[in-house]
Amino acid sequence: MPHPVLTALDLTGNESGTYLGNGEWSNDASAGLLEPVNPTDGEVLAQVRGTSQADYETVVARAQAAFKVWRTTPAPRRGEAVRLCADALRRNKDALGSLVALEMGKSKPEGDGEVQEMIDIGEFAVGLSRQLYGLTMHSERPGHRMYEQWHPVGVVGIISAFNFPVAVWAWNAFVAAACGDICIWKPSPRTPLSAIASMKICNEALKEGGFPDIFFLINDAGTELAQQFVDDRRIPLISFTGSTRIGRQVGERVARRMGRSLLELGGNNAIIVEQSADLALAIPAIVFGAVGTAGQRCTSTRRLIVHASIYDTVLEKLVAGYKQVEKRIGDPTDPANLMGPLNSAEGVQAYLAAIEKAKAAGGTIASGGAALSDRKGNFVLPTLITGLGNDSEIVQTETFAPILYMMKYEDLDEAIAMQNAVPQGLSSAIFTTNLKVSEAYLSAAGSDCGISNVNIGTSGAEIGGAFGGEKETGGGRESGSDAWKAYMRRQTNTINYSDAMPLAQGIKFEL
Ligand code: UN1
Repeated sequence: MPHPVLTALDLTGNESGTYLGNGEWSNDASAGLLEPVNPTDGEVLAQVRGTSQADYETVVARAQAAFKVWRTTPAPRRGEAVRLCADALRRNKDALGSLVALEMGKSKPEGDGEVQEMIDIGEFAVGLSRQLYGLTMHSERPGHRMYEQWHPVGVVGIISAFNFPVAVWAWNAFVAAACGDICIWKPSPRTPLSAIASMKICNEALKEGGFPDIFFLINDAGTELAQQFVDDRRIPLISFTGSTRIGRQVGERVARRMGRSLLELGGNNAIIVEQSADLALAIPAIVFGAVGTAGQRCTSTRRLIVHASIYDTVLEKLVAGYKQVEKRIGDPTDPANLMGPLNSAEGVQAYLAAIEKAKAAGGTIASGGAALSDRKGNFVLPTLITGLGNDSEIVQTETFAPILYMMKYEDLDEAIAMQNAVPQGLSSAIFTTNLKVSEAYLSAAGSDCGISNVNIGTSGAEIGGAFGGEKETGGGRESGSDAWKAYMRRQTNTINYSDAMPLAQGIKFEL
């Protein structure tokens, strides 16, 4: 019997991982199976057929053909297609939010919140479809006009991670669809069900609205299809979300074929708590940032840099907060729980190994520090570690688990330097009520991250802003602001409406 959360979305537990277009899901079972595991009890949730070579070719060929039609469909009409998807997701928010919670292991409110991000970016993309603006320029030549316009780039490959199994696709796909692109999605092998359900919801809405296929799905059951996808010259843009280790390979491979990549990789996000901070704001933000999603967001708070004068107070309050969370660790589909399991058994191993390293380096466990062996599944305690320097190897490493390293500082420049002294540059935050401190932190000499906040934590970015980071985070920007430009190609046009043929830069070339 499939889990009731699956049946609520018409999933049977025996799924095709390939949407071929034309309403067809492949039956080809030759490319192996993915077996997503319920992180709460270790049971296999379903069997998903991977994408075969033949099916991959069909998907790419159909996506290319679809692009020929979609690229000349008026952008506001494309926006209408995305609007229907967002509406359908709104109707299915509860069911899809539960599936995300079940398969990924994040809490039910966070699962629902992830679906809300899909709806939000969908609505953003509807407005965007009337705002794909280019600039006009004044030509140096008389009787000439110059402007730029943005055209869709083609078939976009989206490779998403297990931690945001549906929202990351939507940030890319809904914006790309409004821009006139066709998307092929390869989700994480750990969360194929959330992807299949999202595709079914959106494709059904598109079909009802009389729209053609714009979203395709493939799954790699260990056949190296993902590598082939990354190397495929027919796919001009690969948007990859995941680890820095794999992202570096993706970036290099795509660059080798002169394609474009949009990389959203690791973070090692810090919060600075300055001496004027309002701790009533800071403590809940820190606890959510470090413990929310069991520390498996790329924006999770991993380092805490606290002014020496308030260090002991902050530590005491945090330990009290962690004890509260400990009482509410459990089945993520139960909305009463604040923290679910880690997504995988490997995640638990990485968590335990990091704690051992931290101890060996001289760290002290102020709270947590162990897996929960009294139950099935990948449950661990949220962990707070003190006594390590920022340059300690484990502090420099992104461990995708609820581990927070707490450090002390004396002056602001030192705190900012510590915050920035990691290879990653995704998200950052300061808690302060001092205007000068806040502005210094946000200045060119302040935080070096793609996201920098004052009096809110490092995670939970809204879709309206561009999302992404610097250095080993990969430099990509997705979601709001003008991130849409990544999904389009810019064309500069000069038009001569005079009777003369003047050359630019005053060059004379008389025949
Ligand atoms: C991620 O972890 O891959 O800012 C993305 C946040 C979310 C996105 C996280 N909106 O925490």
